[in-house]
Amino acid sequence: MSQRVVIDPITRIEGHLRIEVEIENGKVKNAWSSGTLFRGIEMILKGRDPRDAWLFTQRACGVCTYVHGLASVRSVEDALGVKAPNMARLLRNLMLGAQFLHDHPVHFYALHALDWVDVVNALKADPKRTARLAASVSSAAASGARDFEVVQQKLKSFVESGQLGPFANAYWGHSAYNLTPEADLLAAKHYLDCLQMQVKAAQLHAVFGGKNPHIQSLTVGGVTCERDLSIDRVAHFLFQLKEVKSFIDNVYVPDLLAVASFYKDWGAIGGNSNFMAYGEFPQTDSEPDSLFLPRGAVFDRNLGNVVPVDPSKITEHVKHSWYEGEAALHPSKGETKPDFTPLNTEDRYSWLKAPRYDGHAMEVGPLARVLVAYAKGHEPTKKLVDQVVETLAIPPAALFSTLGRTAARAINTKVIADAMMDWTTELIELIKKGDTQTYQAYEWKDGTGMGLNDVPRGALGHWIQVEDKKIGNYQMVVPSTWNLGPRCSSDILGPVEQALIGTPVADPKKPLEILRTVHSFDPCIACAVHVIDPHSNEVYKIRVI
Ligand code: NFE
Ligand code: MG
Repeated sequence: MSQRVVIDPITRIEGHLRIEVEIENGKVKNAWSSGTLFRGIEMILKGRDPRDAWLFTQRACGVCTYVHGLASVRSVEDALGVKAPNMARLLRNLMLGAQFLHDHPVHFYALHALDWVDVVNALKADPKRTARLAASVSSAAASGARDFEVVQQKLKSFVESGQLGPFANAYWGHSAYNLTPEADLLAAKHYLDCLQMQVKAAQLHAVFGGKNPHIQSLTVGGVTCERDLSIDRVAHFLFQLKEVKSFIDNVYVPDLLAVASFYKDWGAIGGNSNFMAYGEFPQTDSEPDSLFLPRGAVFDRNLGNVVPVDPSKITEHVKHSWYEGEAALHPSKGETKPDFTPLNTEDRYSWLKAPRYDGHAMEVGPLARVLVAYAKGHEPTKKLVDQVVETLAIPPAALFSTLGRTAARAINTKVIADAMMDWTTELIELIKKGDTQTYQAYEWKDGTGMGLNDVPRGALGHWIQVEDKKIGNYQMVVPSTWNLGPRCSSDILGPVEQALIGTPVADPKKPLEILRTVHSFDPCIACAVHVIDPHSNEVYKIRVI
């Protein structure tokens, strides 16, 4: 006998996601991922000025506030054959880096931590012992017993008031929580500290971005923040970067290791086999060769063979999505023709399309980036991966998992933060040399362009057709579409659907384990569908079949 469990909506994500699983003998046997929101950004772009596209696409999401802007200007530049100058490339890299430094720690603490940390259990902790634990986890970030007492008191007043606020509606006391009360209290304190860090990271983004969210300083051909190349602005950037980096080095990475050490069994749960990274952070205008994080695809977990990515092999399938027809189209020829029918897991069940690479479902995101970089011998990544594997005493194969995905996100964040220090030095050198050209003029021509990025949640591509100085067609294939999309024309499961299979579920009424794997992808459905049926969302339902 099996049971169907529906979680709708999934909370602590951006956008509207519904997950349905079939559980048999305490394990997930089948899974369906549904994006239940449609917005249609691609449709409203048609006929507009390509130079404005980035301002519209950036509004696809309020989480990754910059990345659709960058992918858009890159696609238009590709269509027009214009290359942004060196200084613009560097400033774009620093702004994108700031996006990672914001999103990844915020995901770990605000969106994912409560899947692993039992906040109510933290009330049983001894603050003195917690202080000792804190010192052993990270001497640089150790807090005193009094600090933990204050946090514990705050949590107590939440719990006693019966209004848990941000900690409401979780599965406190679930048997799958493994941390000691002291480790729970330590993590709960850092959950609160991360709220402060988040402000600093947003400010970091705004130094050259003008504001956050949704920066203002991109333009087709370069950037417009030329006036910010002053000593005081660069010093402000460097100061904010060091503050955020210190949180990553002294709090985020040590906490990741500390929490992961209680959950090594999750090194065998929630994995996928195929991965793709577009790569990111061009160091010259030659792509993909100069990308700091390399581009590549890995199939069947074979790290001995990283395959070059050929974008012509990308298609989006709609057989199980609420769009007209069943054609699987390349994004340069892509269509967005919504056609809603009642949700049916045997037929159509999502607003997300199903992107495929050469017919394969590909996981994208931090784990894909780290695996591709590791396999290609990217030294900073390799060093950290080896350290993490050794510290946790897990086999390298444990990376292909929910634990691996969450660890890869922290590894990736540190690698990028360290590199940003170097890029800031490079920025100062360029200013000293007077190499401060931020914009390249261009001529109009018709054509097709592609902008590929690797952004916090993974591989992001925009495809544009420029016709008579207007947008003829525009398609966005987004990381969360790759990861959370439904089955394709060949009924191959999407990455999150596949990853959920085999997940143990101790209590179907409290499907904490499902949340762990779903959250580990950091889903963003606003990005992924770029269209809501306010009536269909049910909070959660169980059916015995
Ligand atoms: Ni809305 Fe996004 C990122 C993009 S999504 S968060 O990173 O692109 O998957
Ligand atoms: Mg799209």
